[in-house]
Amino acid sequence: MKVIDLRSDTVTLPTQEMLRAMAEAELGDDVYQEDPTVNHLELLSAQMLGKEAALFTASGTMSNLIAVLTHTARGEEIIVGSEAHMFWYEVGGASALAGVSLDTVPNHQDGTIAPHDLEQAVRPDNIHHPKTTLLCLENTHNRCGGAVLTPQYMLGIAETARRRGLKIHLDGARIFNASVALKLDAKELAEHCDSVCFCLSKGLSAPVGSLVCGSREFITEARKWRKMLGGGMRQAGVIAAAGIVALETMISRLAEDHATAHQLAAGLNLMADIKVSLERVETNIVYFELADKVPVTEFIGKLASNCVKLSHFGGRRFRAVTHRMLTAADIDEALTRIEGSK
Ligand code: TLP
Repeated sequence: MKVIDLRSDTVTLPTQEMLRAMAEAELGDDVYQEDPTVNHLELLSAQMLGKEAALFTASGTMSNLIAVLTHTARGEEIIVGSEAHMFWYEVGGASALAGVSLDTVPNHQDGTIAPHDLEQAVRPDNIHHPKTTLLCLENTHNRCGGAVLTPQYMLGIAETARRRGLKIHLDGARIFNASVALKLDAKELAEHCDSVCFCLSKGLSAPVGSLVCGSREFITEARKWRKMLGGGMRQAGVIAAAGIVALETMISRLAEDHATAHQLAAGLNLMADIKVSLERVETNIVYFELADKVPVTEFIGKLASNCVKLSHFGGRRFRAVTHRMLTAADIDEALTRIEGSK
């Protein structure tokens, strides 16, 4: 039986074209900034995100951490959404390694935070307070069901942040899903941010890597932090080559993942004992909840024997992420198997 893996779009394998590019990549020592393939990927990324420069890192987690290290000083405070990946799933790295405290403001279901809540969270100047210096946003928003933040929202929240003297970092791990859903350029979503990172190894299907983009000055400093974290990767062109193919060939096809996510959500919506908010499915992420009468542990066990992999997000909440390795027929098959696992 074919395993249908809906845990994440991170499970996507590189395409043949990526593997060929990796084998043929022109290489050098990237710590000396002499790897032409990495240099090309960084330039391309900066251009696509509308920033002066970019830095290739090992992962989205590393990019976010480097952004915090570069924008802040120890003892400062940063503001993140209550559902932010940086708060939930990055091992507390911003606190442990950058030495900042995190203040969470409520994320609405659509991934936004309210300008009013942001205002409230910024610390007034007072001897007892840490200084608030950075706002971190997320687009698409993972725990908010792949929700998309629009350029209008970004402009408004950026105005509030600027007025209060904050820098802005955007965790754009899936920013191209947002740009495809909104049918606009990713740079329009990053315009009001000082830095933005995105991942190559999610829906774009490259095996490894993330880019953090910003001003030339920011990236020069970020490069030093990356070295300190042990992220100076020498002949990294081997993996950067796949990233170039990802950016050149894999963005527009993300629309297919959005279509299969809708297909999945529509199918789940027809099932008894499963609750899914169809209208909340904007990109490739689908969350659903199991009714009280279905025992969660049994459901998980049956899914495993039916060869369907989902992420369990605690309680009765599950996440399914669609991606390049799953066709519309696979989604139909997944729906049959999920129905049979209740
Ligand atoms: N998210 C992973 C898991 O960590 C949950 C996933 O499967 O979705 N920002 C956002 C918004 C992310 O969703 C992720 C990965 C990251 C950052 C971190 O990227 P990596 O895994 O490359 O460190």
